[in-house]
Amino acid sequence: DRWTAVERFDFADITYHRSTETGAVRIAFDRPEKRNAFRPETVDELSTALDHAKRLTDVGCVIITGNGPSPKDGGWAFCSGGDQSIRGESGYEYRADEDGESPRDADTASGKQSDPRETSGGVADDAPENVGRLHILEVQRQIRHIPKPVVAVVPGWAVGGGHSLHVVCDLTLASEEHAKFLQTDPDVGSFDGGFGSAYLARQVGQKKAREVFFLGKTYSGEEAAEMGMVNEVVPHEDLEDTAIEWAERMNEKSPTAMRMLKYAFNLDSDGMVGQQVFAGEATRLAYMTDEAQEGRDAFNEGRDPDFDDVPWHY
Ligand code: 2NE
Repeated sequence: DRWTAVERFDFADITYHRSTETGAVRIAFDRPEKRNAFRPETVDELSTALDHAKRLTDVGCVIITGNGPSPKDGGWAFCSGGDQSIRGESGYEYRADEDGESPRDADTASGKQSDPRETSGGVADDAPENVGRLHILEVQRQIRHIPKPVVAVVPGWAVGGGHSLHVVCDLTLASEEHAKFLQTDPDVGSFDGGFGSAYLARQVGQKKAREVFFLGKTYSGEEAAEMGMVNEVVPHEDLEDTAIEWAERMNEKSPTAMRMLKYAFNLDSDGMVGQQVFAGEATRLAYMTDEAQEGRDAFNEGRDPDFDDVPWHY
């Protein structure tokens, strides 16, 4: 029907689909019984899917969402942040929670490698230590730098690190009935001092952003839209139709213009890294000119470059 599974991956904590209607992919947290909390394995899978989506040159939109409802109680979630049951002393650890096995166990049995610390037969001497991870922050940077719009489709709770993830996405679409936005970071002794708070403040203003973290209130989709951190609220049953409509609209536009715009929007909050990313795209555009190709050809042919016919544009 609307989505086809991307079969090359055997993910346990997320699902990953391509749209059959337009150039879009759907990456969904798939731990609904835990309100889609992420563990390191989830983050690894998310990162792999995003990297794959980045390379799909016929895909102009990435949708990140949460599967549901929970088989336990019918609750919906986008993502409830880091899984507190596997939080160790310095971060989130690769280990089974009390309810089940880690995807690593199944991977080891099948010989597949999803844990970068493992080689077949166990953890190699030179494998990285199983220290606590906070690499959801690396995924935030992937979302920020992927050269196409990322849409957070929020069907339920967006909490803690899950709240920060929707903040970092380019657009947010929320369920009228079920979306709820909440920051619990300081309740569990955590704090996203990067995009989750500082970039949120650019979206909703300093007072509101401080309220989100300091008072820890729960906001509906409508309230979040009024604040400026949600673009649109639609009936729950219309979420995917609307997300696909948005993807179709964006796919009709010039890929180069969309990429440059995303990086231009990022620039003033990304500092020198923002400049570097934007400049990289400027370099790509320059490479496509006769002028740059003359420079390349002259070097390869062992002659001086001839730029005589190139105007000094003004
Ligand atoms: C999400 C929320 C508000 C939902 O409340 P409710 O009442 O709708 O559901 P309930 O019963 O709390 O949760 C349902 C099941 O999901 C588990 C719960 O333990 C419960 O399990 P059972 O009792 O059915 O076995 N669950 C929910 N969220 C979980 C989580 N994050 N980790 C592990 N299990 C979770 C409510 O559940 C809630 O407040 N959750 C905690 C939100 C939270 O504090 N997240 C971490 C913030 S820190 C962070 O994400 C972070 C960061 O800030 C920086 C870097 C990396 C991570």
